[in-house]
Amino acid sequence: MKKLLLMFLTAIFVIFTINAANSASAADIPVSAIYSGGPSYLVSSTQNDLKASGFNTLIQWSLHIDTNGNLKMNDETVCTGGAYTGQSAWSNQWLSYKSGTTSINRLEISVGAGGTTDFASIKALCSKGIPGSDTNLYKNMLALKSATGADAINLDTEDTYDSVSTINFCKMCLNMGYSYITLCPYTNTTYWKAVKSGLDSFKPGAVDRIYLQCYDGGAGNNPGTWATNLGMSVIPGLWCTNTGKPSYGKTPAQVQSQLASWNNSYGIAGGFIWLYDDIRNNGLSTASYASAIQNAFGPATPTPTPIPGNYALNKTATANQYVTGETPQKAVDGTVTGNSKWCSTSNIGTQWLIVDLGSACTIKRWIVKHAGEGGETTGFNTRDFKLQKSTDGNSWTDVDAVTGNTANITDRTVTAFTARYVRLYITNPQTSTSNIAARIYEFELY
Ligand SMILES: [Ca+2]
Repeated sequence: MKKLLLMFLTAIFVIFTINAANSASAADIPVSAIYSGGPSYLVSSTQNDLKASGFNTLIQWSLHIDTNGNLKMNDETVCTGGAYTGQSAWSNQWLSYKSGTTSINRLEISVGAGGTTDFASIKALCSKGIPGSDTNLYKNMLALKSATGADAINLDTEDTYDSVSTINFCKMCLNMGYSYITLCPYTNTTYWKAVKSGLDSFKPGAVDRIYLQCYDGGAGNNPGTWATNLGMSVIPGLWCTNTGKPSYGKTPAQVQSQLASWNNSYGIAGGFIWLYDDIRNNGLSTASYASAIQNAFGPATPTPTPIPGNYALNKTATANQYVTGETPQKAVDGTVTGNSKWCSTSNIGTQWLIVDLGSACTIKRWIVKHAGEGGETTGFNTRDFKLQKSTDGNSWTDVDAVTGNTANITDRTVTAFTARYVRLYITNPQTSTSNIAARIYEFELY
C-alpha cells in the first residue's frame, strides 16, 4: 500500500514537473538536432543521408570570423568583401535542404569553437555598438544568409566570454533577417545569462533554443540546473560513438536512455548529437541516432489532422477588457503564432470572452489554446474557467468547467448543445503564483 501511494505521488510529481518545465512530449515533436563539420560542407553525398535521417535540425559547425569581418567555414573562406565565395555546391545544398522529401526543417550556422579567436574578433568588431550595414562583417553575414538560407545563428562561445559584443553581434544578425539566435553553452552561466537577457529584451523569443553540451568539458552539466538559470528548457547534447574521446561516446540506446531520464526529471525540449563527422567516419547510422532522440520522448504520434468546421473561426468576438493590440478577435483568427492572442488588462478577478456565432450552432467539442501553445511560459496557462452558452448574449448557462489546468491545450467533449452565443468565462487566469492576465491564443468550437 505504501509502495502504491509512493508510486502515485511520484507519478503526480513527474507530471507536475514536466508541465512546469515546458518539456517536449511526443505530440510536440521534440527538437532533434545534429552538429556537422566538414561532411555537410564539403561532401555532397551527405545531403540525402541527412534529409532522410529523421533529424529536424542541422547545425553547420563551425563558422570562423577574422578581425576584418571575413568568414570561413572551417578552413575555407566563404564570405569576403560582402560576397559569398565558398563552394557553390554547399550553397545549393543548403538552399534545398528543407525542400522535397526531408526531415530537416531548420538550418543553423554555428560560430566559434574551443581554441579559436572568433569571439575575440567579435569583441574587436562589435564592442562599441551594433555594426552597421556598411561594415564588412554585416555585408559578409548577409551574404552568408543569402547563400545558405540559414534560419539561426548558433553561438559556440568557448573563449572571450564578452557578453556586450556578443549581444551586439546577435542584434546585427537579427536585424538583417536571421530569425533566431541559439546558445550552445558548456560552462560560464553568467555570460550566457547576460547574452540571453540582452537579447530577450531586444527581441522577445529570438533566443528560442539552448543546446547544452553534456559531454567532454560539459559532461557534468545538469539540464535542470541550466534550465532554471537561463529561464527555459534546454536541449541537452550527447556525443555519439567516436574515436577522439571514446569515453564520452554514446550508442543510440544510451542516448535514448539518458534523454528519457532527463526528460522525466527536468523536462527537456529535445536532444542533439555531437557530431555527424564521427557518424560518417565510424560507419554509424544517422537515422538510429535521430530515432533515439525521438524515442526518448515516446513513440512518434502523427500530426493531428485539423478538424473542419470550427464554428468560432473569424466570428465576432468580444471581451470584458483587452490590452491594446491583443484584441478578442485574435482568439478566433485561427492562428497561435505571432502573438495572436486575446490578453486581458487585469490579472485578477473574472475575465470573459464571448463569440457570436451568427446563428445557432450545435456544439459538442471545445478547445482552448493557452499561453504555452503560443510560445509563452506554461506558467501563464489559464487555470480555472467555464464554457457557457446563451441564446440572447445576456443570460448565460454553464456547459462545462475546468479547474486547476496547467496544460497548453484544453480539448473537451460535451453533450451536444445548441447556442448562438458562447462564452469562455475565466474565474482564475493564473497557473503560476505570480499575477498573470488571461492569455487566450485560440478558442475553438466544433
Ligand atoms: Ca489567435
